[in-house]
Amino acid sequence: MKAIVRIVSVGLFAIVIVGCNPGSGDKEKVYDIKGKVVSLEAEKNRVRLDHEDIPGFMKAMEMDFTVQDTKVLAGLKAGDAVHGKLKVKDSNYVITELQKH
Ligand SMILES: [Cu+2]
Repeated sequence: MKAIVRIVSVGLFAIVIVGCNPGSGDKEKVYDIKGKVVSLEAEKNRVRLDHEDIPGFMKAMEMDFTVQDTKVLAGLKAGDAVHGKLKVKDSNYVITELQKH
């Protein structure tokens, strides 16, 4: 029984290490993003942007994004023209910065 507990806890430990290490075999990319806030849900860390072309990545469109934390949306409201950073890893898109301009 003790051995099983140990195996499980070592396994979890390994998962935590991999999950917290952005440097390991990542294909993470950061793009500049520009557009307009369509709507936002700060409590859910979500924002809908009408964004311009992101060269080499995505055409202009309206879409929902997750933001890294609530602070990213501080002081923003629907209709604001914004620019910021979009971090992409695999199919995970996260807005890490967003500012009015
Ligand atoms: Cu898009």
